[in-house]
Order: sequence, then C-alpha cells, then structure tokens
Amino acid sequence: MDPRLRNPIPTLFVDTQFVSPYALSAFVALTEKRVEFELQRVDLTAQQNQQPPFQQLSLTARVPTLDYDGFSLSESSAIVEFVEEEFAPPRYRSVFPADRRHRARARQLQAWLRSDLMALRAERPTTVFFATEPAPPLTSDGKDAAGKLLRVAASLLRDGSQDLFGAWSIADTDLAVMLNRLVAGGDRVPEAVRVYVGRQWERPSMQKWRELVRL
Ligand SMILES: N[C@@H](CCC(=O)N[C@@H](CS)C(=O)NCC(=O)O)C(=O)O
Repeated sequence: MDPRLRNPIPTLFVDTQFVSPYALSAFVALTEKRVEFELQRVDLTAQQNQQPPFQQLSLTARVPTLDYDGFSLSESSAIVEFVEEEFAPPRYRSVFPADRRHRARARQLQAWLRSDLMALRAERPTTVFFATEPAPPLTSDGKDAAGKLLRVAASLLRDGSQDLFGAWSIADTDLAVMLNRLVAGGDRVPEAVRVYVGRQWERPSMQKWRELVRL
C-alpha cells in the first residue's frame, strides 16, 4: 500500500506560490489549532493538479486538498469544518465562534466570500498583496464589488471591533484576506478597515503563511 494513503499526519496540498486564499484559510485553521501537519506543493502553472497522483487524490483537482489517514478532502470550507471536528476543542482551540448564532454568521460570511465579488477577485488577485507596482484602477464592476464588500465590512465591524465575533475566528482571516485586496491595491478604504486588516495580518499563523510565499 502507498504509505501516503495511511499517513497519520495531515498533509495539506497547497499551490507552490502560496497565493491561493483558499489554501491560506485551511493552512491558518490547522496552524491555529497547533496540529502537526505537512505541506505538499502543487504546481498549478504546470497543471500538476490535473495529473496523477494529485488528480486521483483530490475530487476537484484543486488546492487546498487535505490528505489524512486514508481520507482526502477538497474545498477549503469543508476542510476547515473537518479539521474543527477532527481536532476538536477543548484539546485543540476552536477556529469557529463559541456561540451557535455567531458560528452560523461566520459560515454565512465564509460562504458569501467564496461565491461573490468575482470582479474584485479578478481585478485584485492575491498577488496584489506582494506587488511593488500600483494596481490598475478598478473597473465599474470592480468598484461595485468593492462597494459591496465595504458595506458588509462596515456593518460587521460597526463598533470598531478587533474581531468579528468577540474573539478571532477563521471568518476573520477570510474577511481580512478579501479586504486586503483593496488595502494592498491602494484602493480607498475606511481607517477602521485598514486597522482591522493590519491586525489580522499580524497573527502568527498569517505570518507563517507569508513567510512561505514565493513570487
Ligand atoms: N472553492 C474552492 C476553490 C479552490 C480553488 O479555486 N483553488 C484554485 C487555486 S486558488 C485551484 O486549485 N485552481 C486550479 C484549477 O482550478 O485548475 C475552495 O474553497 O477550496
């Protein structure tokens, strides 16, 4: 049997450049839980994800994919949910809010961030976080998406909150990553948003990810 199929240490498959916001979310969840895990890089530019063995491992042939003890899983939100249950509190810290309604709202936000704002994602890819040149101006679709995102952020961060639900959760990371497309892109954002993003960016789990980025 391929020993990797029974690897008791979770292996997270990520893009070689470490620019996938979805891989980042799964990485941060595992890191915040202090779970020992391994990373495997998949070269998306060489379409390594479309070839065996990754293609057989990942249902969607996308990163992130988690491989753990003979079980593989794609889709970042499914991975984070699985990791939360597999490495459950109180032994491991929770990456979701403690309150049920807050948890539901965290998932609401995560689902929305993964399914909307296409123009913003296209015009401000995560490589903008590390760009040295200023980003081109947003198109009208990009501005609409940015406006929508900032309206949502303003309503969630109404009291100048440090974290969305009273303490850090993975939804903060996902929101901060989306907002940072604007901050790093040099687009105009309220000061409260800038401060919020800066604070999320300084989390040790985010710093670990940033150290891996290869552009
Ligand atoms: N909904 C997925 C999105 C994953 C995704 O789009 N991954 C990209 C990298 S950012 C990928 O693997 N692209 C390669 C491809 O689709 O062929 C998730 O949340 O994990």
